[in-house]
Amino acid sequence: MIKELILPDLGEGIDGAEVSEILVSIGDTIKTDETVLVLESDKASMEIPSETNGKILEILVSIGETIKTGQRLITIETSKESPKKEKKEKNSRPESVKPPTQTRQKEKALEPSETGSTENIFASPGVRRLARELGINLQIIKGTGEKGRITKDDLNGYIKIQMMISSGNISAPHPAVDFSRWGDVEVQKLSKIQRITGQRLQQAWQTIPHVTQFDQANITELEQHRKKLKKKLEKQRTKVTLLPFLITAVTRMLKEFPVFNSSLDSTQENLVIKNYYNIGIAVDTPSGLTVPVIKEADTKSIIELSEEINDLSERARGKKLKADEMKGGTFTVSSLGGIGGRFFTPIINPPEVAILGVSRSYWGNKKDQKAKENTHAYLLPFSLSYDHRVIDGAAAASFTTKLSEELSNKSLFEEK
Ligand code: CAO
Repeated sequence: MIKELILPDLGEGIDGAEVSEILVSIGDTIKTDETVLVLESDKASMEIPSETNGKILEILVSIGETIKTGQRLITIETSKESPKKEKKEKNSRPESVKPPTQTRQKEKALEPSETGSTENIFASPGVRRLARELGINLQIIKGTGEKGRITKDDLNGYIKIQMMISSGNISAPHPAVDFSRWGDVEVQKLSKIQRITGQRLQQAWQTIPHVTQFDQANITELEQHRKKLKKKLEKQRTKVTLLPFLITAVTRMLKEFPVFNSSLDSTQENLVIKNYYNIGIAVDTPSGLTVPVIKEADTKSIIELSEEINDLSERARGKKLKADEMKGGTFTVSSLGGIGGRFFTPIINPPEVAILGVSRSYWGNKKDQKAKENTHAYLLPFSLSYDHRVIDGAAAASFTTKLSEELSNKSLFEEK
């Protein structure tokens, strides 16, 4: 039997409304009370339910069309098993329309240019309106309602996740991918250190506006000096690398450029300049990256720093560091010099505001600024990442220029 769905009296003095959504297609099988259309009037938005089980034969209206009370909307071939069908056939008009979801001013459908085309999206007018107000493209939300309809809960869930991602509290969800479809795979669990470090790095990367300044220093003389010292201390089993010299040079820079030794306070309105110089060193361990801190590094000699670096890095690798030994840093040095590479962009270690990344030295040509000629030199490439909310580019360039000069002058280290 064929039944027509006709627009009933909508009440509240409404005699017409605009079709904002058609939730069924020709050939669809529907059940009694299933919403087939959503209408919007000057005063309200409302869902029109089917009055019968059956199959959609014709859709007699289109999106955007203004329809009037009594107008034919849809024809349905009713199913015999429908219990309500017989009763309602006498009255071919729906008895009720779901109550208006909310009283509201009439609004146009979402503009595709603003938030993407919404033609094939099923969502109530209230959900559409909120999405439009917040500039959310409904196409990217997966609806959990009937036929993929985007419910209010779906939208709220999406908003909640976006807020958590932007505050750095969670990572953006990755879609589950079965990589074994394309070849053999092996799954390795991340260590606790890797997971914690990963969260911290992600938060730092997302919340701090990073800029990285690159430079290099002529360390030919410094390297000669280091080698001599290294040989001298071999018997004492103290390994002297470039790192203690870098730390010494850095503490001098921090005294000259105090803003690099600061932190923003919790209100983000004040800068706390620290008059102590605790240098964190990034240590690569089998279970992940750790950053023990050399306290009062400015007061320690090259030998003392060497011994402390050896001790801290050994204990870091053996997971023997105490929690307190990883706290209180004011600036971090991350040296990949023992491994290789020419420049990299280190991520700031909050609440610090800058970090120095050191790469492997190499023999190359460098213009001597005083002699104005190219010299063959042992060059140390380094990168300074800084928090641009606190440090200006000019200050960063001055810092790296001065650091380069400092490292080029071995006599500065001979004093210690
Ligand atoms: N240029 C050339 N050679 C360098 C160098 C540089 N910039 N830096 C170190 N070397 C040399 C050292 O002198 C040493 O050689 P010698 O034995 O002949 O003197 C060799 O490389 C190995 O040094 P090292 O790496 O053991 O020691 P270090 O003091 O330079 O570094 C430590 C110590 C703990 C920082 C380092 O072992 C480490 O873990 N680095 C990795 C840090 C890291 O992962 N950072 C990335 C963070 S961001 O993801």
